Amino acid sequence: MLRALAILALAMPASADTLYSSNGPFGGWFGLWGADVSTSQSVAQRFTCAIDADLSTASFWIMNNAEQPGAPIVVTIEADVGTGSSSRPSGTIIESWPIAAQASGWNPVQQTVTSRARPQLRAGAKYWFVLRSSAPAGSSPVWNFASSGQGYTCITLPNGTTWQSSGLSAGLCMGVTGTPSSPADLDNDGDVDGADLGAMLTAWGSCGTCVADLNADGVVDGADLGHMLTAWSSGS
Ligand SMILES: [Ca+2]
Ligand SMILES: [Ca+2]
Repeated sequence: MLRALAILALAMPASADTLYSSNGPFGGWFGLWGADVSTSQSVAQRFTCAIDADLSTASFWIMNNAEQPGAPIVVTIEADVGTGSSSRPSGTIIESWPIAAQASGWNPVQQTVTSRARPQLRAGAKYWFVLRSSAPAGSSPVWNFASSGQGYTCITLPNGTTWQSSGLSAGLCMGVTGTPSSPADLDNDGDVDGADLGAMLTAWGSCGTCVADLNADGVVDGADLGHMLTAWSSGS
């Protein structure tokens, strides 16, 4: 038994930090209310990442217009494009997860997806989690609104291209966790070393948008090298 427990402990993921967290669906005056996720409407919630981190998990409170669980949902994380009220999911999928609604009727269930790709998320950058479903509106999953607090939400029509702000002063129930990482770890292997320096030198100069542009000013130069050297760590 002890051996089994030890193996179990080793298999546990490293502790993760909270990158974003809303309230749950219970207790507020909103009550159990949410946005349908169906063939007629996809739903997205934006969050601003708290720290530089590799994505670990994301969780959502979901209920169900159908009494039976099983409606398909595709969860994606996407970068943000646009500014102000035109802010919306980019459509470029960073990672995706197919899941099935576990709720029976309007009894919300918190469902969690675990990242395999472990994408690097940047402190202060905006990202979207998007839920899409092929279920018809009358028997679709419903993404719960949080009991209090505000978020920036978008809904879209079936063509999937016309994102628009929901205009609702409520955030959707969502939690995001990750493990702290350095943006200077360009190859995302857990350290900042010569391999990362090589990648930076390869990208040296004007680059538009690239991971080696650590201060996001459109050029890879001495300022980015300075950030890398500050983050330097020995390989392991
Ligand atoms: Ca590295
Ligand atoms: Ca730069």
